[in-house]
Amino acid sequence: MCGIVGAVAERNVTAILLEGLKRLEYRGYDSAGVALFTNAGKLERMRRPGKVSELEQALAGEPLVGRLGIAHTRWATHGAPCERNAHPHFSGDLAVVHNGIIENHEVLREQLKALGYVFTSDTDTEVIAHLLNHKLKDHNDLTVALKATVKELHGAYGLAVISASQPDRLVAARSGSPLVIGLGLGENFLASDQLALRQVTDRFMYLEEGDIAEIRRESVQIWDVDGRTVEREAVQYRDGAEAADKGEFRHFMLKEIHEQPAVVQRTLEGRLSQNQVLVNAFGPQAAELFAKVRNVQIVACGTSYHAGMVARYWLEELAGIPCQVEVASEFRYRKVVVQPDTLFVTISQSGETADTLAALRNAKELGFLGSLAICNVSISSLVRESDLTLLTQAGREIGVASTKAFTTQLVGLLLLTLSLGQVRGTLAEGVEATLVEELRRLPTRLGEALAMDSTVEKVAELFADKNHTLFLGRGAQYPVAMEGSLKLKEISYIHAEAYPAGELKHGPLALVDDDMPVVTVAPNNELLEKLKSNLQEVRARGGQLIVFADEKAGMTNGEGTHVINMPHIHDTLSPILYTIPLQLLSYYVAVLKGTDVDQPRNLAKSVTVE
Ligand code: HGA
Repeated sequence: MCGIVGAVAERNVTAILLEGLKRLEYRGYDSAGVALFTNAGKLERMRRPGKVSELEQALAGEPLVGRLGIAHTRWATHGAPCERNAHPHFSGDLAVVHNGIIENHEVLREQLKALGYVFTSDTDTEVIAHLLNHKLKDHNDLTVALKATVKELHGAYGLAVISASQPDRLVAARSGSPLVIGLGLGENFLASDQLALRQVTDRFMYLEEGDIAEIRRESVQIWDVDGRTVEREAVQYRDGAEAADKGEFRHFMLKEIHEQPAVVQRTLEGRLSQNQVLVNAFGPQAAELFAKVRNVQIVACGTSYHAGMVARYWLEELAGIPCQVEVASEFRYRKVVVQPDTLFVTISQSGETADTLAALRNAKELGFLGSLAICNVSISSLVRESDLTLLTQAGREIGVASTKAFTTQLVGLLLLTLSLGQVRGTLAEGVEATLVEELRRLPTRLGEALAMDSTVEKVAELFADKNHTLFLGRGAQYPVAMEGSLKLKEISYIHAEAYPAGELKHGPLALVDDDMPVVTVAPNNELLEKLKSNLQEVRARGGQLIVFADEKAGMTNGEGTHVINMPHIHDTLSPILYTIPLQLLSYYVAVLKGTDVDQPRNLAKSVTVE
């Protein structure tokens, strides 16, 4: 979510901070700010509501020049997105930027007010600045004062602090929100994501939970959660493929939709033999652990949760393994009864999703058999803290609305289903070989679905003046309908709801009229006839139908019914294929409505707060 950048150097760091913010802007973008220990020998800041470009413009008019600085792009949790709530927050001669939520901010605020501190924002973050200022009076040393401060904070934080009284350093703390140090020559940097610093270095040191860091031009010193001095490994980063560049596409989202054949191919690479899934793709101990699995519990949020819901159909149908799926924010606060021999599976694009990470940490106390993460970021907390991992190879996803992360997660989950079934001997004869073959063909099928781009663009016109939509699906297509409706909501702001098609007459049918288009995914399976009856129910009420149907399903255009033929595909893989036209539909509706496709209002990428 919020982005943090910091720098301590011998050159002016303003441009480095701004460039870092731009690279992080996809994570949070309601305001931005920068604070520098300027060459005038004092702490100065510039903050602006809106995007980083607003801040950049302001700085062009009134430049700040300094060799020590911190910067922030915000996704508000406490206090409206306006200038006075934008970070950095000041107290005396120190400045703080924060990613996360301080849960005991109200108590601390009262205590600090009683001590005479005056609050100028509505944020939870400002208590950190004043508390640190207060501690500095006792300790005199910024790093020591920060150590004392974090002891009193409850909640989650990634913090970067500078002070005019100690302008030789940048100090940082991590608990629940990621931070990485970028190592330079005679200069060092800090950020909430290495992407922000790829312009200045390719050597990184990842802070771990509870770490405090003191970063100077020539040195970095780190203390762990118990206050012991620790070394964190410096890692050379080589992947140049993550350039944040739209190429020929108008938006990152469209580019990422079109990358799906390639990233699905990459996710499959090295994970299939001639006719089997290679179980050790999940790690060397996977086979041993999988042999003991009798149940699966999947926990995730948002789009990843929908991927988990598809996997439930696969795990039960193909591998005969009972599976439960739950959103992480519910799971983590619920009293959970764990069935014996249950594998705990998390799904997250970033691997830093706060609720999912917290659920994993809780799960470790609850007696699960083991944990497995399906994740897109190899250096993420989720990957580090799980027993087994399957890395999706989606590459960096910049569009806030997830697309290629979802389809690669589905591929990962199908590999998991087949691996569990293989090890436990529960797959029906020939199923694995057939599906391995189908998986190999999947990138080509996805390419065919993408070739329907202009057809879907035309269909999108039906939605331009609508305010509500229903999405219907049956079986494993029900979560696909949910994902389709989430995409439409996220980027076009049209109210959309998804229902299992059989539920229509139990309520939502009351809403259907000619102002409420109904989108349906209809592969050619045993539920098709039932689905066709549901569609008749909609037509009988004057509802407009948009049906994505298998070319072999025999569905035809009619009055109020728009059928878009999909390439034929094996039923098991159809959730992956049918996702594509729904992504394209949301994209083109959003373009027609003129919304900010890659950075939709109120949302942010990588949800690192609860
Ligand atoms: N709670 C702080 C920071 C929010 C954040 O980390 N968002 O991702 C605020 O509201 O300013």
